[in-house]
Amino acid sequence: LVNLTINNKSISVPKGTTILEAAKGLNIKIPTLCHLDLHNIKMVNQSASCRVCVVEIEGKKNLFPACSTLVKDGMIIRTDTLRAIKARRTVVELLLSDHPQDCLLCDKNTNCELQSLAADLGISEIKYKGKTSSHGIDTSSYSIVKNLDKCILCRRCETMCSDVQTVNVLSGVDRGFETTISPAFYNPMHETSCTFCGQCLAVCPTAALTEVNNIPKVWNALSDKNKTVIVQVAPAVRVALGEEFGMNPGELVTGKIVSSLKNLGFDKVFDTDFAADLTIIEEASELVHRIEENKNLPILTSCCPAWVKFLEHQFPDLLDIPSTCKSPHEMFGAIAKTYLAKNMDIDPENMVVVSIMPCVAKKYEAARPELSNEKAKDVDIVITTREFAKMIKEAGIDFNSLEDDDFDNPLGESTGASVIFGTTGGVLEAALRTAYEWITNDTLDNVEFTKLRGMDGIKEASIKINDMNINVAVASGLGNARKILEDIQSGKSNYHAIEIMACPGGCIGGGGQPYHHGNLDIISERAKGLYKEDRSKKIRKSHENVYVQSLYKEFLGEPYGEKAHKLLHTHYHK
Ligand code: HC1
Ligand code: SF4
Repeated sequence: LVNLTINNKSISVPKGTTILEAAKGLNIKIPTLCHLDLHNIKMVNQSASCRVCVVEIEGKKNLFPACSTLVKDGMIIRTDTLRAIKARRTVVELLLSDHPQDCLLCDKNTNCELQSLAADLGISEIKYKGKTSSHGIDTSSYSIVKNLDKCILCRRCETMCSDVQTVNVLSGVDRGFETTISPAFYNPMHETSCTFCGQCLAVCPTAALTEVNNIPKVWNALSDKNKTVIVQVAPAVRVALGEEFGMNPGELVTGKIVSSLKNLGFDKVFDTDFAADLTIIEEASELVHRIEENKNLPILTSCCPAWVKFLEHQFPDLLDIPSTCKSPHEMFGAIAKTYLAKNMDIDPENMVVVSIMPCVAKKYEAARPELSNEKAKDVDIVITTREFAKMIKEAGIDFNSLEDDDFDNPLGESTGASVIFGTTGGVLEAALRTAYEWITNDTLDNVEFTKLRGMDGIKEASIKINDMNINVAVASGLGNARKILEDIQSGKSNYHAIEIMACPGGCIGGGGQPYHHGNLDIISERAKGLYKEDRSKKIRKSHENVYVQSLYKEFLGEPYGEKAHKLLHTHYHK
């Protein structure tokens, strides 16, 4: 152990600890900006480029960055001297000297780490005026807006994109005043192999990377008297939205979500969970079918559009193994524009389907041409959990005091299996609950496949079904997905089914969720919320959803049959 004092308090820490970590142990807060410690996935952005965390070490002339300086025995450190504070203020003043001053109009207003830091340091004027850099705005994609005039070169996005996701789209280019973060050759995002996972914008401290704002489109649809506006809410939204209104991560606000959507004026409020149950019927059928035929194994889940895009770009030789199922929210759209439109006696062209998703890739997914019929797209508009919170605030709804309400039917009923789709391992667990009963004709009493739970990036299990051992794996985060896929390519893999989600932790850690500022414990809390909702449901297996059963009886016919294929399945491109 190494013994040291920080601000006159003594502490002993293991060798290799940074001053920043040691200070945390004493509850001493040292401000940071470029630093990002994603301890759950063992990834640190430690470029030490911003120098906001400088501290004084007794006996040393210079100030030292706390995030990258390791402790030494006998060190006497002060984090709160006037010299350190002044240095931090100068650093932030210099960053502000090359930053647009449109905070009031900025997408990150009140959510910007640079803004908070400037406020904490009492900065009240732009001290250094002069030339500012200009890089232009990239609005080429359906998902992400890149405004590098707001970039402070912290490199957090690069760590996410290259080290965690292994996509390598964003990296530092050029030098000096021209330095910026960009795809190769300054290509627009839409033309790169970006998966639109949104993990870069989830960690961006400013508004250099944000989601495409679809809020105006939703308001326009709601105010158009000729349109019937239908909304669906993804599983992961219900355990995170509350954070935007001061609640704890993981707090379930399902009932309040329904009330707020009815207040906002949606004609019908439905649940993506219904479609997740429907997905399980199709995907478990496909799994059983492939196991029986012993071909195209392992089957890979296909509900995460960022992961699908990753596969299309990086592993084009494996395109015949993902499930052909559309993702639940796309299945929902396809059913809404056919079955529901007919039930409601409206022209599908006058129906607008809005999805509220934890994800920015869903915006891109909804625009994929194969996810539409001749007349209309399956899903018209996607907004994120954050955009939904903004709409509630814009409308002046007092979210915290809303009474709970229930989803409409027939597309609002769901089982516990569908709720856990929102967390890593949940889709596979839901599929196994159904596949097990279908293969064995027995009742599965303990529905919880605990080996598939938790925040580990890769999880494996072997499940005995009749006399077969079904080997399954779960990966979240594209870097982990890459490892699994490389094993398949090299013939090392012996899995039957694999679930992959692009974001660490699954959809609950999606790029459209309330900002977690690098604190991945928040994601674990959201997972607990989903498992709680699963436990609270009377029905916890997708094939027991009576509304899904009647959808097949009245409209779709056989699971995995012809009509189901036409409406609920898709294909992939190189
Ligand atoms: Fe997801 Fe899914 S779980 S992809 O993560 O399969 O976004 O929440 O809605 O479609 O159900 C996201 C979440 C979501 C779909 C479902
Ligand atoms: Fe990289 Fe994902 Fe950001 Fe695209 S969205 S640049 S893949 S981190």
